[in-house]
Amino acid sequence: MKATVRAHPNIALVKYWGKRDEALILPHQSSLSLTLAPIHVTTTVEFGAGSDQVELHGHAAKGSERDRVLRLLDAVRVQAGRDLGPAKVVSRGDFPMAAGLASSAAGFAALAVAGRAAAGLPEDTRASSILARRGSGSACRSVQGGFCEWMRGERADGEDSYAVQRFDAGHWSDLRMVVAIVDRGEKEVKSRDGMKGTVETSPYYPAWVKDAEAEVPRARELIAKKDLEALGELCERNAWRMHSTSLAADPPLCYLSPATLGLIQNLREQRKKGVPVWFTLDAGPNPVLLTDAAHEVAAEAVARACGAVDVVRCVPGGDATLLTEH
Ligand code: 2P0
Repeated sequence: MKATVRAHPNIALVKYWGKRDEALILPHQSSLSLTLAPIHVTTTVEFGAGSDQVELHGHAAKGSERDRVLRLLDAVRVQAGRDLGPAKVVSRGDFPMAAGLASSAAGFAALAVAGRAAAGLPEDTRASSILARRGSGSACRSVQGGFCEWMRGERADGEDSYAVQRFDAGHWSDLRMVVAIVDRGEKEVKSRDGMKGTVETSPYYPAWVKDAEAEVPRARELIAKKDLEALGELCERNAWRMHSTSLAADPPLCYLSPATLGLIQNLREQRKKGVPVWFTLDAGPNPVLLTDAAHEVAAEAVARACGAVDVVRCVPGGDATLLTEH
């Protein structure tokens, strides 16, 4: 009735931006990500507690945050087909939450896998990915390690919208991601609201959907070949296009800060000097630099020289892992 799971966050190389179904969290387009280690979230789920309790990163969760966790566990109860009693959830991440690396992706992936294990359900990556998706879209890509593709699916019930691993973490073990924290502030517009505004008001949104869907198989091929330069270029253009469609929303959404621009513009100079480094950027100001093991120290130095107040160096990470089951 109790299970503890550790899961890693992921960073999308081809981004998810926009839902076709907000309740089930179904995306308009497919996306592709890399799971990141060593940073992780550890989550314990225990059914049969005295009352529902949700503790996230040392604080009692409230409001919609708490509701999202409890709703996911309700879905576990439906899958188990029995009354499991109230649930106690304790979740904690080991990385700076201000990094803008969605701790929610790792958290909901760990919650889905731990929830199923605590309910006595068998290990099933597809079922866990679908459950995680219902907590937070990008979480479906953190159930497994390496390079995962979230297939948008066609069905209205979302049963074909989940992530599959295309390559494991060992496929490209000298790939590196360097998170450059240029701004620790809370973002003004949460991803969930930002993507809704973009879907509803950006005239560029249909072009984004078409383009992102076409980039996924291209990214897959470049990962198969371990072509860092071409993958770096693809990542940058996909990030620019996600931000372009958001900038075209009404009201406009600008996640970039002056420091973000300063750093990402500088990368072109670095490449001219022979340093293979590219960026991707989520719904926040902190770029994530893509490079290889031989250049991660140089990438960190560039980030700091361009104003990063902190840096988190990451390597390809593995699957969500069950640590204990009671
Ligand atoms: C991604 N992001 O693909 C994109 C790129 C941010 C920018 O997924 O509403 O927390 O819970 O499904 O997954 C962040 O949004 O949003 C995200 P919900 P989520 O990683």
